[in-house]
Amino acid sequence: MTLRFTTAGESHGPGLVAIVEGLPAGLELDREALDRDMARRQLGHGRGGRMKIESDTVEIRSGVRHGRTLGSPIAVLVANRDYPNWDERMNPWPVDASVEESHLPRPGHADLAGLQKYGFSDVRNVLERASARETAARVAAGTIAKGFLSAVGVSVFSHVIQIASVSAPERDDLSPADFDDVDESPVRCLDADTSQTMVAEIDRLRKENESLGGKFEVRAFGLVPGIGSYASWSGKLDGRLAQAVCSIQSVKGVSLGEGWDVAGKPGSEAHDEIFYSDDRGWFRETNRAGGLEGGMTNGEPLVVQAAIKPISTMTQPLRSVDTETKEPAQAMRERTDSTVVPAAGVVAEAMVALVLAGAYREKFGGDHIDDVLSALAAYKERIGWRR
Ligand code: EPS
Repeated sequence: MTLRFTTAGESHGPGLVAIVEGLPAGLELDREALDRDMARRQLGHGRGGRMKIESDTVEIRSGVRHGRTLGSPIAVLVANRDYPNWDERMNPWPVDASVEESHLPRPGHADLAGLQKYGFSDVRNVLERASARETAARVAAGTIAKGFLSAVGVSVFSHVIQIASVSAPERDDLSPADFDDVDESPVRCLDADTSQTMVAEIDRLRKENESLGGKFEVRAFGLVPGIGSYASWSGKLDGRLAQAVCSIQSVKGVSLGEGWDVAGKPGSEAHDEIFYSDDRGWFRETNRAGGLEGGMTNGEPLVVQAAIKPISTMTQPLRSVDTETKEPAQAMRERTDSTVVPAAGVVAEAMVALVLAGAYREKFGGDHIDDVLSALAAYKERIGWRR
């Protein structure tokens, strides 16, 4: 059994769509969780004017009946409330009005290579799909995946650990309860003092017409060992997580566990020694591997971090070239966010959830959620898993 999902939709088109295929029947979905996650993705100090227009909600179009999955593909629709303002420019059908083209690609965006790749003359044909607006559909799909994970005892959270040069104190002792109030912080950071400094830094750099990048972390709890595979490159969970998180717009680096830091450590400080006791079963006293060994979960919490570059739409545009005249020009100016690091964490929760849900589907199969739970219980029994 494989889990697949895809999204469709342009940033200022009529709406976004996601299709999730491969979940078992009988799974109860939480409507409020969908609305909550959609709203969480829109949070964060440093968002731009678009967020005042959009208030994302998910419409389920198939695959769910009376709150439970049917086992058929689940289609969801997220309308773009901004579309009426773009009706002429983004209409799927020819319009009478003459629509001005944009020829000023932004450094750092998909604009120029996208024009070259498809032979377009209008940058808008590229940027509409390359836009991070697409992540709204990923979050809708990811929240459905989280619903499945919750049924198998897995929870997924995120927090911001750095914005521009401001970093939060390192925490390696986090548990699910620590994330209860993370969305109360205007930057989704667990440390109150750092949150304030981050907000001040966003305000300072925004006044200087700068955009800001940063880092976020995703943690997943409740994973049983052996999810993923060591046997083939394509089944390795670490590689699949890295690809999923790196596919989020503007993400430039993904690390697992101690990631880059482990490169400089001796082996004795790099690994997590193995212990066993009658009451705890198998356990580790450290989690440097971030819950992953050999491309599989090892039963410890999953720790994924990612670095995101500053947004490439600048209020003080960088130098570029007019693609029609080939003359030097400033890149296009568009309404934009200053930073999306807090939102990117929520998107990464969705991507991690989709990968984990897919790997659980592969390992435990089952057409109905009860089949999945029976297979999971039998596996836990076989390996003597106590948690
Ligand atoms: C984006 C540019 C901005 C963001 C948008 C992503 O949109 P606009 O050009 O309409 O002001 O607000 O993000 C969203 C709309 C969203 O829902 O996250 C871009 O170019 O990537």
